[in-house]
Amino acid sequence: LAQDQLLREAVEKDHGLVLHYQPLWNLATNRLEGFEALVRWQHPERGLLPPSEFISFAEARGLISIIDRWVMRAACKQLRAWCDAGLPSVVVSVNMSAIEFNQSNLVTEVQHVLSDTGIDPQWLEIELTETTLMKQSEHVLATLNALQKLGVRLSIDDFGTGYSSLAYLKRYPLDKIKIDRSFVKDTPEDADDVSLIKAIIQMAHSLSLRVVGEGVETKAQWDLLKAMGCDLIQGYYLSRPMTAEDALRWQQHRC
Ligand code: G
Ligand code: G
Ligand code: MN
Ligand code: NA
Repeated sequence: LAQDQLLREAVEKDHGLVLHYQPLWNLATNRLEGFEALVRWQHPERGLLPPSEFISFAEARGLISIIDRWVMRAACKQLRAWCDAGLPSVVVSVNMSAIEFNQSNLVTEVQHVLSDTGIDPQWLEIELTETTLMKQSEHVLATLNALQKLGVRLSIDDFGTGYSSLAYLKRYPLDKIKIDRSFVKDTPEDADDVSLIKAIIQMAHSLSLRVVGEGVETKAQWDLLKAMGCDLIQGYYLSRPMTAEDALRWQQHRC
């Protein structure tokens, strides 16, 4: 079977895509903030595939929109299941491709997912890239405003790797920026990266945006980001992405 047919069936038959969950730690409250949902494809022959093996393929074949929608719905169903199991509420964030962000019925779709699963919008976060936000169009602004009005949170993923414009940071209703892990990876040794991160945090705070340090792998990086006023931490030092079952156990033991 052709790969795009296999992938389409995995989504449409709700059989083959899985979400893994990576925790984000809130340094101010010293509590779990939530999880980023990361999609994998359980391929019938090739095993469990990471997003790098199929996301750009899906974008090219016109399948990314149904995948992003499946992910958003699955993440909200998971939130509902954790809530029903009596766990304290957490935020779950999903990654959204520019293609899906620009679908004309996106806001209605988000609304339907929230009402079907009974999730309070404040617990869903949508991660967008700088590329998605780069186009300073009225359409982008209107969509962001409509999503904010729904009550979902919005963040910029992989911050610093795209064409950042201070203009959009000021203009758009964003909750947080996620500093790309390429800036974190060589800290604390690389003084230039340390200066850059410090500047990003100051700029974000002056615009009332919270900051996530991504790709934190060591205690030294954790301590440095905390000392610099970073709000949230994500990375292997806290935990690798986990299955939903492992994420449940992790919440029960750590929180
Ligand atoms: O899980 P992993 O670390 O390999 O993720 C790699 C990249 O794949 C992430 O940077 C993320 O932006 C992207 N990605 C993961 N899940 C999704 C998804 O559900 N939709 C889209 N569009 N991208 C995703
Ligand atoms: O959406 P985004 O592009 O930020 O996707 C996060 C990706 O980064 C996932 O593929 C995840 O597995 C990966 N990741 C998360 N934490 C770490 C880390 O501490 N180190 C490295 N090298 N990768 C990480
Ligand atoms: Mn992300
Ligand atoms: Na990222």
